[in-house]
Amino acid sequence: MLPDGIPVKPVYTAQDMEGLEHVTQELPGVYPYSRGPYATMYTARPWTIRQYAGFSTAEESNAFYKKNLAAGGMGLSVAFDLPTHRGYDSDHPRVMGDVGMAGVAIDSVEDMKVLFDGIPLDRMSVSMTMNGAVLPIMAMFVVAAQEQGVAAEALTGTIQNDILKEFMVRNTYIYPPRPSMRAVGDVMAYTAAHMPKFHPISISGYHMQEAGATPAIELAFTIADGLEYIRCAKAAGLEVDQVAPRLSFFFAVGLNFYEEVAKLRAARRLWARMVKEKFNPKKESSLVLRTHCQTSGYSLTAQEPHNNIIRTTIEALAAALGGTQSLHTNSFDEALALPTDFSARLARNTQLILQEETGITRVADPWGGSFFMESLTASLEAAAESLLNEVEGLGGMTEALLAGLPKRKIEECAARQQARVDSGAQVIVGVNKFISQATDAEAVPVRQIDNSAVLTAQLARLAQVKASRDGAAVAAALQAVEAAARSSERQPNLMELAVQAARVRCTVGEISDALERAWGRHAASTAVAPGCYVATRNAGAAAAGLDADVEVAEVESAVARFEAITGRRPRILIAKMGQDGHDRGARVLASGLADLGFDVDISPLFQTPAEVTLQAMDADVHIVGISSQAAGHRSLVPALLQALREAGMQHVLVVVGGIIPPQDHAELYELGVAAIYGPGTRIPAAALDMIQLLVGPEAL
Ligand code: DCA
Repeated sequence: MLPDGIPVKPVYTAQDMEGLEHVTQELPGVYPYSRGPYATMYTARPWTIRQYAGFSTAEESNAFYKKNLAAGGMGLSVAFDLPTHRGYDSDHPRVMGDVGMAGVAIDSVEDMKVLFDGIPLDRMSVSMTMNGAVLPIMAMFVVAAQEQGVAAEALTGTIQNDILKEFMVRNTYIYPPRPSMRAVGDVMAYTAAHMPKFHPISISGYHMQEAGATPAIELAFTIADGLEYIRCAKAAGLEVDQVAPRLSFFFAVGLNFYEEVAKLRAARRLWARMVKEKFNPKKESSLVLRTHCQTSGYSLTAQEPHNNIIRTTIEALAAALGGTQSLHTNSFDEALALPTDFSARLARNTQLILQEETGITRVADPWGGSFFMESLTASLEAAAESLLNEVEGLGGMTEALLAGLPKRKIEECAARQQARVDSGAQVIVGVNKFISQATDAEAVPVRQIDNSAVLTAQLARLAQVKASRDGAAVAAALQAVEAAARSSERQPNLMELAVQAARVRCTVGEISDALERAWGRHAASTAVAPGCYVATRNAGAAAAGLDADVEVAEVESAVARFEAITGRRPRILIAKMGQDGHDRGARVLASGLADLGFDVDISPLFQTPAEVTLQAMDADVHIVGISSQAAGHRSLVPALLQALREAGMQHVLVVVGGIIPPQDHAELYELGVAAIYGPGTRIPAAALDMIQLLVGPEAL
């Protein structure tokens, strides 16, 4: 049985093709495109090797791109740092720990010009992962290109611009959903008018799967998002045929090999059918789903990290056999830290070897007509369509989001999956089975970023830009952006105004602030999905003929003992600091611990150490658990320990989880961190450990 509830039989025969006879007649490049968007597929042109990367400063990233292109990369894919995503300049007091940590810091056109220096933007397709601050970043890209002598019309590439999934899972939104959709629509209208070769959106299921969604849920919500974006484009004044041919998609490819291949086949079919039914376009190209894929970050383990090379290779093969147009392969050390040059090279070479040495590019859709694959494709399509109809029934994805449906479904899946991994029902080699005593992880050299040097460089360039620009022109441009954002007429187009603002050297932060004055900043709900973790554990135990899960019972009795000793249950504040919005770990831990009997508070995202300290005081917690995935721990955890001490809260146990390179552990322990729970930590084990740290092992 697949996690989506689709049964898998030991053998498939012609009987499994009943009702599917028509698919045996299908050709690649022909409606409904199950077999691929192009007739010749990789026989004419292999998928694009597009490695997502961005490092600290624009100079460093530029050097990396040039090296990567010289070594076989075929397109650029820019990762921005978290402050840029959230619309803050590098000098904003909330973001000091995040500048240049998980991508490149961009404050103005000057940074953008350095980023693409010497890269021919009229010939090189550029993908930019940007959602929240899409208006200033797209505008700066356009202006930087123009100032290099390349007109907007000549630009090729993709901007992610998929805000809906940010509200579900990834959390790099800035404004509330409805005005955010207006920004999406204005970008689409701008590119339709001025950048015909550019993809104005990359409709992304990737982050849904990373946050816990099964392939069918990822598929359903991604297609639902796509339909919503066509409606959004229509609201911005476009016809379906002006926008649909340039929509692009982005899926995760995990280790569930057959299901991932089937997902890409089903995605193309479902999309083609839905767009035809709902919008009746005239152009055939409006029906074709073209996609980028990325191997799964979630599937990478910190234990025995070299195993990740094997995992990534298998996932990359599934993406290729599913017919992706473009692919990023993750580096093996990403469960430990941001990738090094060495691990990034291996990741890229994985794709080169698949393309050049294996012969898999010689045949379009080798799965066509397979009893099993065709039946699985149809089952997945049906499962996804039924959930898609649920979303459409609520009035489309924006309304479904406001009703909390997608976030809830994904979080429930994540809690169930954690329970399966913790109980061993889902095997992860080296983590919950075949555990090795080898210390490979400690021997892997990881990338360390000196955030202070990046920050100094960014602040200097920002000050220089601000000192040399025309203040009146800046004020007028920002005023125009704010006024247009406030107007209900949707005129003028916000991208047009953002381009004017970028040209006179308004910064990312200033343009974002102008929009925020009109639209406000979005704050997400902190509620978590209750009940799924323990229910899944107990269901697993029942299937094995046991009354209850032994480990769960052990933690519940430790919690009861703790309560008998201290008068209340262990209380933990699980907090996210800085601009890191990756909250799967935090939210799964919160729902697991709550199920096990802890009192759990969860902080809003994007907190400062002082804000976490205040919330810890208010809730009078025993433990503060910090979840960090984007390298901010090096500055933010010491600042939190200091703030807690200053508030007289040094008795509070501070534990840290997420991606913490082994090299940083000793320093964190020395500073006073009580425990570090890396990827692969089982929730009951962490729960028992924390209780023991609070009352001593002898008390239990
Ligand atoms: N037969 C005929 N034409 C082909 C074939 C073929 N077998 N294969 C590719 N082509 C053409 C395409 O039609 C396209 O031409 P066009 O731009 O004039 O339409 C060109 O070759 C490039 O191929 P394509 O499949 O569009 O691949 P990419 O340029 O790499 O675009 C896409 C892939 C998913 C559409 C894009 O949005 C993308 O690159 N996304 C990446 C997003 C990203 O990096 N995200 C990071 C998280």
